[in-house]
Amino acid sequence: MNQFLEISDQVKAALDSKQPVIALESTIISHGMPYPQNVETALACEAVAREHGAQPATIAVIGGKLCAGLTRDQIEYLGKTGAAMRKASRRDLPYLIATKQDGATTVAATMIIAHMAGIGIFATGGVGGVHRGAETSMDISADLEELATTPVAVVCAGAKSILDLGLTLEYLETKGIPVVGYKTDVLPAFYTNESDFKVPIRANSVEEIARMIQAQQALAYPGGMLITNPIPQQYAMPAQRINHAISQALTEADEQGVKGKDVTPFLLARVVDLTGGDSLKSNIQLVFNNVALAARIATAMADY
Ligand code: PSU
Ligand code: MN
Repeated sequence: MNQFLEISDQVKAALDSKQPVIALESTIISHGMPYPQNVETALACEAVAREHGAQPATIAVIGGKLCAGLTRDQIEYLGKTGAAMRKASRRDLPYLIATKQDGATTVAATMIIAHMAGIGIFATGGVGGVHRGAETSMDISADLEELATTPVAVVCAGAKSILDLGLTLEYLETKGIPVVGYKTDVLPAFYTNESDFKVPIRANSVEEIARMIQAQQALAYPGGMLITNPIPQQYAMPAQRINHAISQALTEADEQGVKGKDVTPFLLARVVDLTGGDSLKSNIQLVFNNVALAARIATAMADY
């Protein structure tokens, strides 16, 4: 086992006995949602995973250790510290290890640590992608490169239209990353299921996805999979309303010169404000929905 990895007893026991385990990220806790909803959601996600038969492994860097499986206190700490916590992507891991610091892991960093721990599936809300205006800003999330490199399947609610959905799909295609729609032909757009894009691969059952992941693992070439799961319609936001809020947030980010890793947290927080908190309610529900699907896939993978 890697010397910097620390797997909690519960997660270790589940892995050793080949029980289903799913990874959960922590940037969503520190930077993706306000306190205290972030802590409540993170704890509830762990409960949803268990209800659906999987052991949750929430992942973060604590004191320079790459932790798979956190205590309640650690989750509370990540949520309370919020944006003051370092947002840790692939490039930050060596620094945090060397200086024994803490970090909330993005999708990219969570995939790395999950893979080290032997966890093949991971649930989140949204992944990073190609940002709007990337043709001049070059802002492309390290999450996409990680999906091209590390064999972990990521369940998300598609891509938010704070991103350029078309360019994100093109990038995923170039990198050979399977993008799967669970019971949908249309790429879900996070808060809404209306989008102008198609998913390249449709899966009609959890078993089908489990078999695809196992086939990919057996092929043993680098790279993961992106599974897109539509938000339950009763929690979706009207496309026009959310797109209006997103446009406004993008304009503000541009005016204020927000750059680099601050872009995504800034946009998410502004969208919550501009929708009077409604986008947060949708966000929380879609995360639960993704955790449940990931847990069911993990269970189906353990079955054969
Ligand atoms: N999208 C969300 N909520 C989030 C994130 C994305 O709806 O919390 C986080 C994830 O951790 C993702 C990261 O990996 O933002 C991407 O950041 P960037 O765009 O800077 O790569
Ligand atoms: Mn970026």
